[in-house]
Amino acid sequence: MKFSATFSVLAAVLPYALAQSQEWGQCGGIGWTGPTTCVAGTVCTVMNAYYSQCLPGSASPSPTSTPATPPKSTPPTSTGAPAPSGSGLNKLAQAAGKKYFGTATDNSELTDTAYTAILDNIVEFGQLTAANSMKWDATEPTRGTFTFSSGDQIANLAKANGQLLRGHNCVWYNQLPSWVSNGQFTAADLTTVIQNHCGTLVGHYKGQVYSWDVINEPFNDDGTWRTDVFYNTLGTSYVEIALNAARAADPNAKLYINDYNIEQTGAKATAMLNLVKSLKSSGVPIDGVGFQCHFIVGEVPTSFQSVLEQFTAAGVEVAITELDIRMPTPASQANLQQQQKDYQSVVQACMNVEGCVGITLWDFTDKYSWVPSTFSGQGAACPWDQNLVKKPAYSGIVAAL
Ligand code: 9MR
Repeated sequence: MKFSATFSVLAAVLPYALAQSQEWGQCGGIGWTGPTTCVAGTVCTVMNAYYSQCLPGSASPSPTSTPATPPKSTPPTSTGAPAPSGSGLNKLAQAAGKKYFGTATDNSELTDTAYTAILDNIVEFGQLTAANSMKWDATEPTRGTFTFSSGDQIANLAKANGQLLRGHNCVWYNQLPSWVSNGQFTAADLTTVIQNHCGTLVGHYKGQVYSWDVINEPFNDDGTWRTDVFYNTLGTSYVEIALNAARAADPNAKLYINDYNIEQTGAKATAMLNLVKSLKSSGVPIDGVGFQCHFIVGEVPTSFQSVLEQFTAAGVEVAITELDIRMPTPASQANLQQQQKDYQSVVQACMNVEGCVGITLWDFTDKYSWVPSTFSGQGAACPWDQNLVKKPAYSGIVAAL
């Protein structure tokens, strides 16, 4: 009697018990509905209230290790003192309840071993974004022919390092192959093109991506729609065509729209908020909005936190997806000090908003920043300098985390 009762309880839980998270996979946390046990050789370890992770190690705790206990974090001091050795941006962000602190990277940078020593350090970075190699020109240079080798290199690196991956991006007016931008498509044909591109791209990385920038930069700065091949051919419907294709291809990936100059109240932020509300009310899948945060030193918008709150109130999560803060070069000491304050206030805005899930730098070092080649006479935008040395900006981030 006792045996059979035990057996039937066991039988009832067995299907769930058998589903185990892989090494580095999530195994618990507030809101988590997936497996809560880990494959052999790994231990489900509480990183914070929102995130437990299968870390390599033995299931029987050694006298000095206490799996399933949150790592002790040293609270940052109010003076913004540098992090204690052994801590880093991702560790601090996760200890404070965020999913990740991450960075963009690019394939050509991965042969720089001094750079990758920092990039690969999960204490510093818990998430990667491919700066270029998952874009349309890289992944479908001719119609129907997909090339994923460069994107895979970043995805595989994130996996090897135990880092989350953000997918960037499916549909954007820029970095399109000419067969798309000059396509002369009918609406039906372009619909098929978008469905095939987003479906194949997102499907290729199914199960590996935390969130996808499905739509990138759909608006002009005055809040009107950007007139590109997608809008000109399909009107606003291209947004839902892409989102639906992405959802079908990877139902577990969070689907985002990502843009810049939506960080302050104004026409562009309002246009984005209205788009999110309209997609949600029509049942189109939309999970998040990415705030790129390409800022200028001394000009971080004061309304940033309240804008983030407006979006979370509309029922989406938010993330800082491409953070950098540029200044005239060569950098002055005064600007480097101001940049420290600016990084702190941007990160603090995300910390203050529960639905802000994470922060991504648009590369972490001035050595590989996109800024100098785009804005003549400007640069020094990242928290690490040209020589991979931390700048005051790093301490600003630590102070907020
Ligand atoms: O960092 C990217 C850079 O290497 C490319 O030359 C550039 C081309 O448009 O795109 C950069 O990344 C952009 C991102 O994809 C979207 N938001 C703006 C970023 C900086 O331009």
